[in-house]
Amino acid sequence: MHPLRTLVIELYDKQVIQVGSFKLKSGITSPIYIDLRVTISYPSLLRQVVACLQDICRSLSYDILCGVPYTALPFATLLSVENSVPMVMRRKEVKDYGTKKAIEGVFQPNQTCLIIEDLITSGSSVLETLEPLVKEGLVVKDVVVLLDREQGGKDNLRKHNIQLHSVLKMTDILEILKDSGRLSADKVAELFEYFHSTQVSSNSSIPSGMASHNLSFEQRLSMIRNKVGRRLLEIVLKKQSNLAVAADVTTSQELLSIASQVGPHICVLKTHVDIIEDWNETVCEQLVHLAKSHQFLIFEDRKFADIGNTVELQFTGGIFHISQWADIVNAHIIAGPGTIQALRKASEHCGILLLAQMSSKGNLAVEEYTQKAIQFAKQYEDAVFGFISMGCIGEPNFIYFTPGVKLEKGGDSLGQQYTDPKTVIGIQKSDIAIVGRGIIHASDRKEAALTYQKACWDAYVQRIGK
Ligand code: 5BU
Repeated sequence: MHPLRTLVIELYDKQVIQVGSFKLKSGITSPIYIDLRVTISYPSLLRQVVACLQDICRSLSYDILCGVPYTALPFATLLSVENSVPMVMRRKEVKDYGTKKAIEGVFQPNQTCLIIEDLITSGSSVLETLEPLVKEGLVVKDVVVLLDREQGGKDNLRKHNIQLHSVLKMTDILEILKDSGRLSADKVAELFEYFHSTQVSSNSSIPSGMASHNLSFEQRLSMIRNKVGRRLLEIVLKKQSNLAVAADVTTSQELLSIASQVGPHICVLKTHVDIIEDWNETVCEQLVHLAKSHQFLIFEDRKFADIGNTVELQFTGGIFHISQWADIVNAHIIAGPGTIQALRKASEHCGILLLAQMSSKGNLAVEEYTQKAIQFAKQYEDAVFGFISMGCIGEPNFIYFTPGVKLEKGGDSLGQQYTDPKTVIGIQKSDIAIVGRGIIHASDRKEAALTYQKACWDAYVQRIGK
């Protein structure tokens, strides 16, 4: 029998691969569960795994090996011994300790390091290992993985100029399990459908430059340069809420009523002031008063996009005088840094978010654009404290806001695409979930806000492993 076929059947028979209904760490339910940690309990199985990895490693050139902790560590160790190639280890702990190194072992800058991983989904664990290796001056070109779930990992690594080599792909496994009679054709068709529908799309996948941090809001507080950003994190921590509500209603009465209903459960109220038909100064004062008493920030989703001079006028003047009451505004980067400079010049009390990605179908904020937004944010870090993005796309000193969040996935008829809170906060590692119609259209908005507050906070707590 072909060695890969033997391997898959053995992985299934030893219950490394299980089919059923499993709640993953991320909170998502999956019909298949793969726990490669089990392989260390079966030396002959472990030997087969390593032999298959070895077949790929043979064709690559490298000076040093590094396994992604923890499951791939024994694989890397055995490969290291087998090939007499030295190994290094990445520490998994967050780097808040004094002198301890991020990478253990002896190595020289510019040596080529081959990463070994057991299973890859989006590629985020590999990127977490990649970052400290690269920081230490090692060169990483290839990753060898036992199993590719084919859910975006290969593309994400390619964006970092890293090539993924896999022993097995999910499709191979399902075919082998079907052919060997372990799974019925119907079951395999159902699993194919699941993997097809849960593909990490290029929009919702974590783009290159994706952060590998897993820091808590407490740890990040002192890293945020802008004071509105810091104030936001203080509110988030105090209220245990990383929920922002998009109050997309057209009358001031409804806006104020939403603010008082959801106020206790949110960290941010997002407005589109230009859709309120009876906006006036008194409404503005009442809204600011509610924000103070319930402790939330007001985010005017104005999406400034013009040349600096016009933006300054739009921000400070007109009938809305946004700069006088908004704590947060956002801006497109299409017109260049002048937009940011104008906002920064006009108000030092207002923090800026840059649009790095959007939630709507077919939007043009793709990879290169996202990277430009990150570049601008770094340049104006005193004023820009975060992004509108589909997840974490950068470093922990920025805050990531994601719109298009709803407990029920799907979309609307005009291109909005929804992702659920667990995916947005837990998997895509965003910080603040923006929920509009999921709450605004609920029969009991207060109760809906509480439900979303809990869902978003639980996803955050799970993510940082508290
Ligand atoms: P919804 O009702 O949850 O679909 O409302 C989403 C809100 O977020 C709405 O106010 C939009 O204007 C806003 N939004 C968005 O949906 N997608 C984006 O990419 C950006 C803003 Br930027």
